[in-house]
Amino acid sequence: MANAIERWVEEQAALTKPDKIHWVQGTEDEIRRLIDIGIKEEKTGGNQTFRELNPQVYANSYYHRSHPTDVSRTEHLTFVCHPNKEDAGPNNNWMEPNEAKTMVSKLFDGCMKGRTLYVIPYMMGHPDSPYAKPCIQITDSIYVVVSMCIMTRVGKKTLERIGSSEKFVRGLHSIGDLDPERRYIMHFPQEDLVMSIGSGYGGNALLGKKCFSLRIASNQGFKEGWLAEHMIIMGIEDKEGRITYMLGAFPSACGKTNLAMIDPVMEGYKVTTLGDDIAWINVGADGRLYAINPENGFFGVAPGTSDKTNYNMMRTLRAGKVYPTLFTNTGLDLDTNSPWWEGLSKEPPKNMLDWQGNMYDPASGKVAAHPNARFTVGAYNCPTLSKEFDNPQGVPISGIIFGGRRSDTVPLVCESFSWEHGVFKASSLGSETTTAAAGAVGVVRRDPMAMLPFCGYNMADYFGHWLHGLKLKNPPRIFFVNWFKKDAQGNFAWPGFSDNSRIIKWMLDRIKGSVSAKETPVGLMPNISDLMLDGLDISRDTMEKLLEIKPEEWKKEIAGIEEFYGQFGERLPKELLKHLAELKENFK
Ligand code: GTP
Ligand code: SPV
Ligand code: MN
Repeated sequence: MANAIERWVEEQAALTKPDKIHWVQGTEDEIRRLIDIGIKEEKTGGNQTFRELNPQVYANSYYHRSHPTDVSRTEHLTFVCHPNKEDAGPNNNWMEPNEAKTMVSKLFDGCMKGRTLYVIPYMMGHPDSPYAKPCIQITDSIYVVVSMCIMTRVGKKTLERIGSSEKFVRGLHSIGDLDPERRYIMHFPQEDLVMSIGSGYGGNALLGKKCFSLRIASNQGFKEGWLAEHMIIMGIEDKEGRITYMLGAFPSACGKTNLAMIDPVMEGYKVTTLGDDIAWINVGADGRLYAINPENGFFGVAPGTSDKTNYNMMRTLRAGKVYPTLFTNTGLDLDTNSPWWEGLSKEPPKNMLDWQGNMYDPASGKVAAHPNARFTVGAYNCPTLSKEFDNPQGVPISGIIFGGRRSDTVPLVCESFSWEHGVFKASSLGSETTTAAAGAVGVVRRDPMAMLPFCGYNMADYFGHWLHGLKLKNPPRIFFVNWFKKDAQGNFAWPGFSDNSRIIKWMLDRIKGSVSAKETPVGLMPNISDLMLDGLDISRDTMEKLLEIKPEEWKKEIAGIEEFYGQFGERLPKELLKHLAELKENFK
């Protein structure tokens, strides 16, 4: 008798009709053989899947170019198929589950003819963690297999853990014909199932990431009393050796990876990294929040990453100790056979291909790397990785930071008056859109908890879950930051990157209770004299502007929040409307 995994794989093979089936083990040898096939045989979107890069520059690294129409998540083609449309909410695209399955099944029919079907058994979370989840992804892309081996814990342990049980998350993926018109990312939360076709890129195709660890998992958390969040996890060690663990939620391409491995400017402080994108958060027996990172690697934005902005990530990329490192859609310096992206060095290499494989001409005004070009690298390569990374229980959380990309309105830093007020502020966050998703860039949209594209159910219920669904006795403090405020010339007014540690220091002082704060209409804010600004070339005037609250800007902000909340009707928790009314009142 075949078990549930084998039966499911057989059914998918009957649908997709591959030539071969390969069960992935995730061993070093196997990954090397797969990369070899990617170098010599398999093509993706017309390009050879992998090219070996110069190990002298980045050890154990490979280059990948995706199809030029397939370079970011496609939110308009992403659906969450609850039986009832209201349960998906205005924040999700919706299709009736049977209709959705029939529609995509036609696209999956025979899509793997002449290809190999890979079965990837993987864990999200450390296999010893009670919070970890076993999953099976099917794919026909070697790039996806290798990426999953880097980003998740692939191997036999998952099969053992599932055994004869029916309980595992199922992900069916095929690159299909890469036609953007036939590209769908379909979620079926009722069945813990994802079906994704037509894309080989990032969050569309590595189904353990946004599809499972956020969209499906947020549904599981809603039912079971925990949270699946788009958050980093970091530990900050102070001069006395005390470690404070914090979470940080920022929309895509708004600074999570950079903050997760920040090099503090303060003498004696150190940051340890636990996660750069996703946190699963449970309430411990002591009523505090405990977070684990379900992932095992980093899929980070390349442009802007350099020894100056994120030295620890550059060291991670050079390490190549555990698993290969992939570079996707960067430029390719032909003289050194190594990847290049905007911001890596001042002068671009002379003899370089751009991300589409054309000779790069600096006079063209175009970029060499796609703005959403990424690296994929194993977490164990990271020199700042926390020794608690594999702790099955996770780490206790003392503070949550929410941020966004805002040229104006939102101050550099602010603390909420209370947990409930913090949930209100997080639920009404706005951020300017980035190239991490297809569509317009730089437009302010509401992005509650940085989860708008990732919350797999009605966000009104999600806010209710934050307010009432957790049995919290010791809620962490909630902070809000904006590293991206601009000056009159349109430049970032705050230096950002490692100097963000100065703001983290203020938060630590607030958590310790060693510093007071000013009450403002939007929350608690620092006195400039309490910020550690030694050695920073920034004027008092600029600092005041960074912390300024302009009523005319906030009146516009409030109108935006009202419009956003309006979509949820009666389902929106009343507490949020109360806080919105108070905010309005504060500006009267
Ligand atoms: P996802 O992987 O899409 O979820 O992105 P992320 O939130 O991890 O963003 P990441 O840290 O990769 O940063 C995205 C871009 O913002 C990069 O180009 C960074 O160089 C830039 N960036 C990060 N932190 C700062 C900052 O403090 N100030 C400024 N000006 N730019 C920053
Ligand atoms: C994001 O967009 O937030 C990412 C990249 O982390 S992706 O894996 O494509 O979702
Ligand atoms: Mn992300």
